[in-house]
Amino acid sequence: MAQPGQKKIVLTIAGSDPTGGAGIQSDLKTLHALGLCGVSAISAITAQDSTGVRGVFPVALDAFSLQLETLFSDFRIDAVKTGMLLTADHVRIAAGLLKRHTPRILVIDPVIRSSNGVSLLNEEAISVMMEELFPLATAVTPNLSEAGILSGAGRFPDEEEDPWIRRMCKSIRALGPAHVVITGGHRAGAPADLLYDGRDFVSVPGPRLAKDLHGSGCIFSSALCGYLVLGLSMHEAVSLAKQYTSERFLET
Ligand code: PXL
Repeated sequence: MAQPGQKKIVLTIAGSDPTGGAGIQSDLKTLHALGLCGVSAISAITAQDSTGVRGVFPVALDAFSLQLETLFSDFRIDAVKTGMLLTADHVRIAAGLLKRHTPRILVIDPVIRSSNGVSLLNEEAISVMMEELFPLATAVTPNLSEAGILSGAGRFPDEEEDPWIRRMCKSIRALGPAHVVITGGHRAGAPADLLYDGRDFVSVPGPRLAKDLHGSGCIFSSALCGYLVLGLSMHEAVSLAKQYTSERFLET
């Protein structure tokens, strides 16, 4: 068993981004900044630079599975965050391990595409993620385009943005997660995040940043997971994670 440390341990299951802007590398930076111990299991390797993703390579299934088994058998994992999972088999392996080890907190960032349009989760994997992972989640954190895909909620002609986003929250929550947070960075109106717990909607305001900030979803979901494991309420954790994400971009 790993030595009993003071820090809570958060596992990120995601893809590698060599630029450090998104994926595993960025998740570990965020968790470290919050005073947490981040550990990681890599599902896929990307090749990318500041202009976008050039290639995506799945990690062999036995290698992926052994990373998870090994970490779970040695560390007391307090929370888990998932990001890019790429294939249905990777999703199934992650779901299998999470069903066995039942972390108290599970934040799912349903990463589907990179900012330059490269697929980071294939078609079959999207349905497997919805069926197998969403029911286990404390929170699912799609952006607006991911929410559109996951909810299948097309926008009615002339429908205002707010009712449409609320409808998407409801459809996604019906898949099983305790909370849904649709992040607001892609909204036409004020870029508020919308949090839904099955009863109430809470709008979480924040500053307007550039539209497609590479890695913002990874930073937000890791920070959310981190703040939850530090004991904050879901509303406080969403507010602080949004603030942390904005600060990371305002400082660079
Ligand atoms: O931001 C989505 C994302 C997540 N994970 C990895 C990525 C990207 C976007 O490029 O490369 C590894």
